[in-house]
Amino acid sequence: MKYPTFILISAIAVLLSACNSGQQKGREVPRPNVVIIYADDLGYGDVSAYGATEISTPNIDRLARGGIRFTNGYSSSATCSPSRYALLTGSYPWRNENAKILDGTAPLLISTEQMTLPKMFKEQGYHTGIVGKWHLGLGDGHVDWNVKIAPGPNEVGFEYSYIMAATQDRVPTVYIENGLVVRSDPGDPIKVSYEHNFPGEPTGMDNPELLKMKWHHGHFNSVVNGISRIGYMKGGAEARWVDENMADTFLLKAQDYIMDHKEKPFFLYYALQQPHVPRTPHPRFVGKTSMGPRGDVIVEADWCIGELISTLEEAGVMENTLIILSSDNGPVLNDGYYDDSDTKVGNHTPSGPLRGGKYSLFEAGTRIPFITYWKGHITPAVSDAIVSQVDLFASLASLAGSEAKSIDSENLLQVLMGEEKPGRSELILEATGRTALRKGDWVLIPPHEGRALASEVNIELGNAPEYQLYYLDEDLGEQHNLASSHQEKLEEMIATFKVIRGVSDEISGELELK
Ligand code: NG6
Ligand code: CA
Repeated sequence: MKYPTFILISAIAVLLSACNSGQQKGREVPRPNVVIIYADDLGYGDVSAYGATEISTPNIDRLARGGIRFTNGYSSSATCSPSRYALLTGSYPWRNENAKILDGTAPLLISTEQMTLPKMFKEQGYHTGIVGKWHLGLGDGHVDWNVKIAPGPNEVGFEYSYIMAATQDRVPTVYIENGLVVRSDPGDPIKVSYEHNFPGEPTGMDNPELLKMKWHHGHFNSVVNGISRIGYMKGGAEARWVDENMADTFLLKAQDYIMDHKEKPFFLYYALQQPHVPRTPHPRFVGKTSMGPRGDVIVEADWCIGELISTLEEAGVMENTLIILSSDNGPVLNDGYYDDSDTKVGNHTPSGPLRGGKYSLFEAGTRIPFITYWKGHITPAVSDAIVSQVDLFASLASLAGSEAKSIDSENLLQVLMGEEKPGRSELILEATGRTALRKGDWVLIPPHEGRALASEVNIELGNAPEYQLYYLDEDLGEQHNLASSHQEKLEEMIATFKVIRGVSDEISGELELK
């Protein structure tokens, strides 16, 4: 071979291998940015792309129309912290007994030794960022909010973080950027407790005159911005958030993140706070629906998503960005404040055709909107493959060219890309510590102690003293328990459940409502 030809072939080989680095073996796709857009308590039926007629979500619909809209997409739990734990670790939440709804002072739920989704991306040369709701605990459980708070998101793989610690209804009501409370003031130190109030501080219980939104159940501790919260807080007057500005605050940080990192692959976890309580739309969105604040904040969230998409376009990375949109758990109307969510719901059905909602083992607890979108790379389709957020770890590892694995996470990359049909064959569903099995078109809910209906939130929890067996293909609304008429199927389901879950029956799971 002549010398110049050899150089040319070597150069091509080097170029090809450079192009291939980070790809899944055998796949001819470039390595895209990944943006996970994660709503809080957004139900299967809350989005017009999923059949809502009383509310319009054009920006989510645009992703759904241009990508894969999964009709059997699941969060890993019917509540927040456990779902987020599974999303970031690829491990079922029931494997970790601490993976339940966390207070704002809870210690970090993820071990800093553990492999995580952002760590995996970081190892593959991505820049990694989180903007929005964290709710996975911080520090060791004895956090001083006036100095650097660690470990937290930055210690489990995120190189940039701008978060709220827990939920919008829990103290501390401050933003935390890379471990530091934003606008903190040493002269007005922040103290937080979930056990006792601080002398002289008003509460929702004792000072109803200070409230612009009244609490219905729980939510009667410290008052911030005219809204009483779960937990007590003192100090940090300048640092306290204004709920009505939260959507804009997180959006701007997410947009800045994209603009700052558009030159190299990035992973952005954009965790919106809507439509979780307290529902506080910016005045621009008040009255956009006839449903009161809950409807209005869904429209607000949809607008945020549209703005984020525009930023990706402006950054010139739209064709090189995989967007995954989902929700951490199913919907709830009255979740503790008088905000008209139940009185003004009208014909809107947040759970769509599904039974239950947030906190429930019935389908609407965990079956949520789940959309993948990648302009020019994903051919639009509707998929009925079973996919779970716990699978994003292995699937995205495969996309990024990583060998990282996690115990419960299946590599469903080709399903998420719309290239293959069958998704998972089975999946464990979880709600407030209780578990159930989805296998094919069947659902098994083992006997659970505890009340059938959470009257505070008016949601059926899925508890019954006997086995429940539903055939979703003919009974999507889980109305007909086939356990006694389909003995063989029941036995098969129980056997599968035992193998994966390691137990036959359950542990009662009392709902963690305060
Ligand atoms: C419950 C809260 C509820 C909500 C939930 C967590 C009461 C009565 N209820 O304990 O309002 O904050 O926790 O929601 O306090 S989640 O989506 O973050 O899991
Ligand atoms: Ca939630």
